[in-house]
Amino acid sequence: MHDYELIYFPARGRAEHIRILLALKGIPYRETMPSDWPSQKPKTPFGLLPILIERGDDGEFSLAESGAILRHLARRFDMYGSGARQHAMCDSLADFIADSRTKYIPIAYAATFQTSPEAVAKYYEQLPQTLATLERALGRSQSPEAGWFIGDSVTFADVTAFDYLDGIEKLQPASLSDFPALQGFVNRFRALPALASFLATRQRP
Ligand SMILES: N[C@@H](CCC(=O)N[C@@H](CS)C(=O)NCC(=O)O)C(=O)O
Repeated sequence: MHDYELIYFPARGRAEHIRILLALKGIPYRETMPSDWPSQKPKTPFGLLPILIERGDDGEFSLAESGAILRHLARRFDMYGSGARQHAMCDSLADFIADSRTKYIPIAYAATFQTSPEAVAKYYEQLPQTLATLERALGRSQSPEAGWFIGDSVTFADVTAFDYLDGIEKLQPASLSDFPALQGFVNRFRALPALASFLATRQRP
């Protein structure tokens, strides 16, 4: 058994998929925010957050990069699919979502990033293409009847895809209306009993 601490800013940002995975598996963790980021930044592995600290009988381990954190927890808590090919499919989807999230972050936090209205407009123009790609990806699931992207159970790739799509819907509530499979996926994910309290109480922007 390990204790977990997640260090991030007071936003969903690049930490929310980690929070969702932990909530889904019922893993308790402590959330901390940097008290003086400029002085803490140079002491972190890559000068960026989130960071996950894992403590246990095997010592303390500090891990940066949200994708690596998600994968580490997926290995720990059996959310990487089954067999080498499903592991690879999880990685493939998660990498696509990571690229999509990199485009989404400056739009979701436009004031912080001082994103131009032109860049915002261009993002929304291209968004349906990304959503259509994801709709097709969901159609390639090895267990379509289950309704998850990879196989018959929820993987970390579903977690990161849900977080991304949930964020898109928060920005533009009707964005999934032309994508029934994605809408079904998001609704199914939101209805997971293990997530009820997390989703009902979160307040971060
Ligand atoms: N690829 C990294 C990117 C991390 C990242 O860009 N973190 C931002 C917040 S979302 C950060 O730490 N910004 C503070 C800074 O640049 O000083 C990840 O996914 O963890």
